[in-house]
Amino acid sequence: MRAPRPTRRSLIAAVSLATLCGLTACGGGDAAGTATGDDAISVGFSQLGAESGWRTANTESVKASLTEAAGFDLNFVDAQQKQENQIKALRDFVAQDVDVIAFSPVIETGWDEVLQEIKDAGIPVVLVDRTVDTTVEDPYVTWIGADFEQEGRTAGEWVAENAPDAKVFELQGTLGSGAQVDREKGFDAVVGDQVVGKASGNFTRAEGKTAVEAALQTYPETDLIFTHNDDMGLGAVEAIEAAGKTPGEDVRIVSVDGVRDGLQALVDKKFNYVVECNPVFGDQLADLVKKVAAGEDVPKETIVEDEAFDQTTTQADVDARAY
Ligand code: GYE
Repeated sequence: MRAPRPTRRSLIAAVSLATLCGLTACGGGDAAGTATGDDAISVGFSQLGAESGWRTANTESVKASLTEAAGFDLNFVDAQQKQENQIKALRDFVAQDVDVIAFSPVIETGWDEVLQEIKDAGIPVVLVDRTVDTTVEDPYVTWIGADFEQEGRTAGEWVAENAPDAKVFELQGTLGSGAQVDREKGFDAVVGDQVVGKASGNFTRAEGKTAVEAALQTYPETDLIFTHNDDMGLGAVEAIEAAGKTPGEDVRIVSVDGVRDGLQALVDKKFNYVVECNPVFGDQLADLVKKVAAGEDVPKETIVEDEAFDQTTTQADVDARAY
């Protein structure tokens, strides 16, 4: 664990400022005390993409909490759902010798080499949202995210209770991502025998729509869709309506996330049940990053609390939703 220290990077910043002031004879302002000041914590954050409403809300929350005013020097990079972009960003953070690296891995595997490089550089990792599957020992200091398996189980329990005879098509998230693997595990553990078919919609609305168009042909008996996120569920609504059926009735929809558009679909009776996955944990993340940078003890995992919503959700609930 690294001790708190003026980073090499901030020292360089201070030196260049001094050089600049020498050249331009600037007055003794407070420039050195702001963003790249001696005590700012430099954080490289590799976000996996901007594929969903959840992700947009999560990005906003992270940026709103890891601010200059709160003592951070944040380098935020969006990987556009490509692992190679994330690996490049992580290597850049190592080259920049940031104090802490935070990242949300698009899939679970394929990180061994870069995680080893980060470890060799002595930079602590805070894992955000999704999980990794790696041979590197102690690859991260702490992880913050939701209990995806429990989310899948909660969705499965609703189906077991409210639609025990339904023929379920499972609309999977990005294959190999922690969110897909664990939601599927939890759901299938409860009602796996009701699942007639599965395909991935990569967590996006457009791909969700395409996957459901195909599913309605391949598995015409489908009368319930379990979608791993709201965006794909909204794509499913479009596909079901285009096929002349009524979402929420002919084909019921059980979803995960609970972004405003998802809850609106509940109010409009197009979704039947939504398990929440709360993306607004920027403040908790900021707190963890501070402690990690200071070498303080942190819990190995922080589980973000979720609830669930059914069709009793009101328009007022939707309007009050922050994301
Ligand atoms: O459910 C989905 C997003 O990893 C929890 O990723 C996240 C998931 C979220 O694309 O909307």
